[in-house]
Amino acid sequence: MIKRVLQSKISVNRNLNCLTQTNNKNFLTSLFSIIMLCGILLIFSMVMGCTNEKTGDSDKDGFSDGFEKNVSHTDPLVSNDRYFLISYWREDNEKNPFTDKYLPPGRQIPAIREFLINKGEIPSKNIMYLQKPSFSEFQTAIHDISKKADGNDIVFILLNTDTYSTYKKTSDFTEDLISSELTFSDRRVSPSEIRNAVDEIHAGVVIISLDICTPGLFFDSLKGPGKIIITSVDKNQYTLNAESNTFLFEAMGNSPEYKSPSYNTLGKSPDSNGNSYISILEAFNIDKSKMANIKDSHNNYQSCNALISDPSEIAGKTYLVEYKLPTGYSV
Ligand SMILES: [Ca+2]
Ligand SMILES: [Ca+2]
Ligand SMILES: [Ca+2]
Repeated sequence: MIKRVLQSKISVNRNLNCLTQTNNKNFLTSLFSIIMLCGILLIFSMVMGCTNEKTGDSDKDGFSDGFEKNVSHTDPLVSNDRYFLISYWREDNEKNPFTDKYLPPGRQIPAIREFLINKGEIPSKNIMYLQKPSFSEFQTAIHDISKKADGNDIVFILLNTDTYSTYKKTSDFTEDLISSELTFSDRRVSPSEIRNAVDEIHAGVVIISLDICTPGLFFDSLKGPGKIIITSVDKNQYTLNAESNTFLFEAMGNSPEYKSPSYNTLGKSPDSNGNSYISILEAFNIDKSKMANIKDSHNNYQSCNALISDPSEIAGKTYLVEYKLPTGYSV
């Protein structure tokens, strides 16, 4: 009887052991499955994460997710579109009759557009391109941009044209600029008219690059919060050769096709913070250094003094293109 009880206990114990072993085996199998699943999920998320850092563009604005997170510090889930208005007053492919080389801006401004499309991957529909426009054509282009651009977007206006300025002589050596007008094909336009046109745009950042002579009155009229105004020369200086814009985009990675003798080489990288991408401020600093080696044709041939107005201090964190500079690139 005792033996039977013992046998029965042993049998129960064996059954219990068996159950325990079965439970352990099930537990281990489940644990193994969970670990495997976690591993697969981890590898999958790492691969997806890496892909997003390099090539993903969740909001389809042309800036990759990685660039938005690490460089421009914009929202990778909110579209930051870029719109360009390039308005200039020269013929394409204008050449110097003596050297048979392209004259700035005859070739340089078209080359800027090609850079934006080919290397900056800006959709061509976002680039308004006006050659010798009437003021109403200029206003229409501004109006088109204002309908599309919202507070997250960036607008860049390149304005290259002739200026009519009037001075009042204050002494034998000084004269004050009292009025300026810009040339359009139908008429001349005052600083306040340009200001009213541009004020229609309500983008997050509006950059206006004035490639005009004696930009002083336009510079003062246009500047304001959320705006970056760049001039190629000081307020009362003369130049009209698109050098300033050539230098800005050369800093961003667009090597000019033709360099006039005045196009000096600094032999330095434009990337002062070492992140391989060029902000508006970094581009302007190169522009300013290069313009300083060009002589103004007025005011006793002083060095050109490029100006920037950036009251909201946004130029250092504003990028027009996500174009990684080639290693060793210098200007
Ligand atoms: Ca994006
Ligand atoms: Ca974005
Ligand atoms: Ca940089």
